Amino acid sequence: MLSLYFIAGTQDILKGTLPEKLEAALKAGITCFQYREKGTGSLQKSEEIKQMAIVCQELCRKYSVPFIVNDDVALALEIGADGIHVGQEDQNIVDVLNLFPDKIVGLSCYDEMEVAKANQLEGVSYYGIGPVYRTISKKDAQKQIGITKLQELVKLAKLPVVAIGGIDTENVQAVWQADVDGVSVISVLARAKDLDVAIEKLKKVRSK
Ligand code: TZP
Ligand code: MG
Repeated sequence: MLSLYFIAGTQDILKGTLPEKLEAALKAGITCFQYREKGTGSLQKSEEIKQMAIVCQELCRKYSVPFIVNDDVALALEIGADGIHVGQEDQNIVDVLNLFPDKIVGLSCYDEMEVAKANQLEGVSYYGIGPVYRTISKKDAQKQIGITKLQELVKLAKLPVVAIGGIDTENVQAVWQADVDGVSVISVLARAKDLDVAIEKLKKVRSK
């Protein structure tokens, strides 16, 4: 489920619409989608956000791909999303776990301390770790951690790890070699001309 994890909101789509991009990505083989409406160019009105979320949720359902909401606990509960992804500065993870007992719960972790702390929790589904490389998609992103640090954090993590941040078709195989369970991307798919080609390149190539 984590292997090709697409994240996007209205702000990430330069040509066409988010539902068009999402459906093309679903057809091309993404395995998970996170709706992340955030930052410059994002929808601001809660009713518009909800309508967009529902359209994306229905598309994900049509292709049997999990639909996860970033941060917005109220929205995720209201529309019955398959899961929620929160960062360390978002709503407290213990509260989130209580609100989503049977759902997918993803938690962002940046360093050893955050992974070790997260390892104590019960009910988290996976960790999002990064930014691995420099990203253009998150204004307040922390400094990139690089592959060696990613590898160390994967070893420490007791849960599946999806890597994030600046992952593209060129560097993705190095990320896979860090033994992650998945790669999550915004811009490389949001801006791809040919989603089939991009997805094919993002897939893990088995080393001989
Ligand atoms: N969290 C850490 S980096 C990032 C988020 C949401 C953005 C990833 O986007 P991109 O375009 O794949 O670097
Ligand atoms: Mg967040």
